[in-house]
Amino acid sequence: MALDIDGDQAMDLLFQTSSDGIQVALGSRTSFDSFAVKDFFSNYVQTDSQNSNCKSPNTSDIISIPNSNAFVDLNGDCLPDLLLTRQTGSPADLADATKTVNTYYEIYSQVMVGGKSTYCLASQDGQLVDPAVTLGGRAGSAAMPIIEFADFNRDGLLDMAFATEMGVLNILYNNYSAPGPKATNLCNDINNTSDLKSKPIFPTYPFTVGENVVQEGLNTRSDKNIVFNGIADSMPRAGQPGVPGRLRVADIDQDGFADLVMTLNFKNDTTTTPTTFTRTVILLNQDGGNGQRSLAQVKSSDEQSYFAKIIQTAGDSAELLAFMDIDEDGKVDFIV
Ligand SMILES: [Ca+2]
Ligand SMILES: [Ca+2]
Ligand SMILES: [Ca+2]
Ligand SMILES: [Ca+2]
Repeated sequence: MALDIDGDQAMDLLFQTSSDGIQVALGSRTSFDSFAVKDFFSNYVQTDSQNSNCKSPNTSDIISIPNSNAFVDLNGDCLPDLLLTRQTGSPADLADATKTVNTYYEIYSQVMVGGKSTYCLASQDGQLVDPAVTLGGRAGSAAMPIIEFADFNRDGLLDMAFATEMGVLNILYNNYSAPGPKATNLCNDINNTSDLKSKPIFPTYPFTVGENVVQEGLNTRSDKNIVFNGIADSMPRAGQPGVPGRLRVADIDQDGFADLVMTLNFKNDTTTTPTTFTRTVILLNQDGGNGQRSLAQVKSSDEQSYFAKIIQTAGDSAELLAFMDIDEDGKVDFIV
């Protein structure tokens, strides 16, 4: 992933090697082709003996495939933090389908120490799904969902959204509250790590709906012969898997609240040779009363609606639905 890990305004790369674990390649502000490679954990991550508020990282697990990552501020101190998804096991374990592979997310909160960017492991072994519940693949090793971030409840802190393999959309609201600016500093709580150990940034698994968790089932079909078959891969080709499907976030109705779109796979089991088709789902982020937000799924039967027309256009063979303001009029457009 690309990020400025040391805060010198030159982009750096964080990557996994087969022999040396997670490394960073530091970019230079004066040269485009020279990178200094350093070990991520020993150079940038505080140990719990250096700062007792930080958890001790597992340095041997690898970055997960598929992978989610983000370099965004998750605890409201204005410094971007690092989210990585990782998985247990050596490359040999991964090649052995009888081995269990566990995936998890981690959040490394950026902390300035003596003017240097360091990272304090705040969330460790973060689970998002039951590892035993998988649609396919190896038993007991559910894949880590692709994670997206947006401030869905507009309280100033980024929230996490993901859809499970089984077709449940989840939004986890950030448990922190924005500290707000001081008279002398827009970033109030910089360098404070005291909350990191005791207060999880996001709700912890198993999730309880209502406790900063919103869930929406996407997998239900009235026809019992139609079975949900996961989030559709993007751009698959004959004999080749596509890019893992992901949900997409944009404020498509321009009310200031982030909305969600994704494309799902279904299988029709009524014939001897089951056929697959896709359905595109649009979820509008709406007022749920009592200060809560709720998600309203656009119905394709609502012929008057612009969004219903998008769903009708996507039909049953869409591979990908994405956004872009293609005519630059300030309104988000859809690409199917
Ligand atoms: Ca840098
Ligand atoms: Ca931060
Ligand atoms: Ca929020
Ligand atoms: Ca919206």
